[in-house]
Parts: sequence; structure tokens; C-alpha cells
Amino acid sequence: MKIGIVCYPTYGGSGVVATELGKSLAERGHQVHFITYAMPFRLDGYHNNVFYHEVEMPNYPLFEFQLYTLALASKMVDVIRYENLDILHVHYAIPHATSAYLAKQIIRKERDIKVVTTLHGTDITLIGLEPSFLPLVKFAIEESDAVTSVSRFLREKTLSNFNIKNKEIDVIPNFIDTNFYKRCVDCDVRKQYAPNGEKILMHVSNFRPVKRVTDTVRVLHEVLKSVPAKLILVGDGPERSDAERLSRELGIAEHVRFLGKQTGLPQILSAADVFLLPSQSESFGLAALEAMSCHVPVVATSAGGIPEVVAHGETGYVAEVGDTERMAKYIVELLTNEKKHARFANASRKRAVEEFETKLLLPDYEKLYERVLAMPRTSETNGAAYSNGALSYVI
Ligand code: GMT
Repeated sequence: MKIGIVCYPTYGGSGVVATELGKSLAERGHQVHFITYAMPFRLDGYHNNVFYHEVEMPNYPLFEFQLYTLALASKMVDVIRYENLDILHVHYAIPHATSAYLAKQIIRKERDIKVVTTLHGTDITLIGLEPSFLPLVKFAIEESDAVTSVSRFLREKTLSNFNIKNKEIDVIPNFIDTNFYKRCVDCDVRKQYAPNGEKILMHVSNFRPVKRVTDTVRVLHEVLKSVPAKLILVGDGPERSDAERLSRELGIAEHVRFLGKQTGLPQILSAADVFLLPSQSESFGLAALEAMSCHVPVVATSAGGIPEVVAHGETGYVAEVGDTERMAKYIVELLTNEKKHARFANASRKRAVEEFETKLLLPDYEKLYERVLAMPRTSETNGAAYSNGALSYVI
């Protein structure tokens, strides 16, 4: 198949999932065309069957605000037309699903491009609910040929938040290459940050308010009352300076290390004893899965789809949003009981391998693509109904 993939190229779960999906599809012989405004950060190196199309932004003084949605739609039309795409798979509804709808309409007389939209999280739970976006997101979802969500939680939220009645949403969870995300035994990251045998708590995110990064510092403050520990924070974003400030205010700055954005995650995660994810909202929690795959138990909130990933009492624990004391209690329990910790670490890895390995979930996307390609052409626009293939218009 020839598949166009549209995503955010920056750090963030939806871009990671889209890029890994594209690379894996290409390995299986599909031709994959990434369409975005910058090279996705996980698309490093050369990959057979992978092509990249950069969206050019017109620079005109009249346009006080950038017209990315339109520029993207135009680029989509180009790539669909000249690369003969079968499928356009857009990740994160805003604005990608709208651009895809536009492109589909623009090119409809030449070909019936099928649009698949994958919903990732705040496109549904936060920003998509803004009155200025809600009708647009609802429309784009309803007009997609197929829609997937990354958790059961997100599917339910989509149906209820947008009052969607006649649309199937397939749940295809986040996936991971467990061969890449595996515990690195000889890595010396631990020695560097915990030279005196301290335990290591770790958090990886884009430090947006929804991640409640300052809660990780509060949790460490509690944990330090019982266990010598260090907190390693990986990533960057708007909440970083608040977290830095709080660690100084609580007098624990020497126990907190901010590594900023990093790429060698398996190596870094392998140093952790517990992964901490205190999010306000999380449709899935890819970062938790990456940790689990490296044998790291996760202590998180019970927000959104997290309990679909973290099995409470088996691969980690979940607590109410903001309940830093309970999270600290769970962490101390794991850090002071070696046998339990080992059991949770092994169960985490097992769950990642048995439930979320790329090879298990990729066929779900392929089956979905086959299903939409077999769908008859049924678009109706301006009073015209088109029947698939024949390009004969019934007015
Ligand atoms: O919704 C977002 O915050 C954006 C998105 C991203 O690009 O980082 O993250 C979401 O998608 C990930 C991949 O599907 C999920 O693992 C994250 O849980 C989800 N983030 C939230 O729901 C906050």
C-alpha cells in the first residue's frame, strides 16, 4: 500500500507513535510518505520505502496568523496525486483531520483517497473541546473513513464529548519495539546519578501542565523521609522552571536532576527503580509503557487510559490525581521490598511484550487499511453522489 502519514514532528507521544508506525509499515514493504512541517524527530537515519514531504508555509504580510491547515491540505493533495497514495493516515485531530477532509474533497474527482484519523489525547480531552474547535473536530471525525483511538477510555470520551452516534471507533493501543526498549545491564547511568546506592525515581514527558511535573518533586520529598532517593527528570517544557523552583523551596534540589531532552531513552530508563507519571489526564501514557518495557514498575495516577496500561498491584500502582502522599507510599513499598519490586519489574516487561509489542499491533492497522480500501465510494457533496471507481456522477 501507499500510505501518507501526517503528524506533529516534535517531541510528543502522537508524533512518536505515527513515526514508529510509518517506519514499521515501511519495513513490511509498504511505501510510506510523511507529510509534515519538519522532519519527525524519530525519523533519523535512512529507511527503505520512507519518503518525507515538507509542508511549505507561504510568507505573506497579510497573513498575520500562519495558515498551516490550508498549506498542509495543499501538500496532501500534491502527495496524493503524484505519489498515488491509497490512504492518508492523520495523527492528532487538530488540524490534521480537517486538512485531510479538505484534501479529500479537492481531489475527489480524480481519486477516492481514504482518510484514517487516529485520536491521541488532548485533541479530544482538552483543546478539541474549546468552542472554537469542537464543531470542526466533530465534523472531521464523522467525515473520516475510519477513526482509531489509543485507548478504550479515549473512545468513550470521543463518543460522549462530541455526541458521535454513527461512527465506529477502533481502539488500537500505543505499541512499542520491546527489542529496542529493553533493560540495558551494562549502562552506567545509575552510577552517575546515584553514586551512593540511592534509589532512582524517573519521569519523562514534555513538561506540559497536564503532566503535573511538580507532583514528582512533591512525591520525592515524601519518599526521602523513608528511603535515600534521587529524582531524574527527562524532557523539557513549560513546567520545568516551576519544578526546579519547587525542588529548591523544599530543600531537595541536590536530589533532583533535570536532563532536558534526550534520545537514548532505554539506556536512561534502565537506571530507574520506579517510573512516575502523575498526569492530570492521559489517554494512554506511552512513556509508562516505555518504562515498563525496560523492567521499570510505574506509579501513576488513575487518569484516563493509564489503568489500561499500568495493572494496579501487578506492574505498578495508580492513585488519585494529586494524591502525592499515596504515590509516595506506593513507591516506598516497592523500594523497600526487593522481592515485590522484582516481581513488578518482571510483570511490567511481560505485559509490554505480550500486550503492546509492535509486531502484535501493526497488523491491526493493516487490517483497518484493507477494510477502508474495500469500502465503496459514498461521498456526497453539492448534491452529487459518486460511485466508486467508475467516476460516473449521479446528480
Ligand atoms: O494529547 C496530547 O497530549 C498529545 C499527544 C502527544 O503528541 O504527545 O499525547 C497523547 O498521545 C500519546 C500517544 O498516543 C499518548 O500516549 C498520551 O497519553 C497522550 N497524552 C495525553 O493524553 C495527555
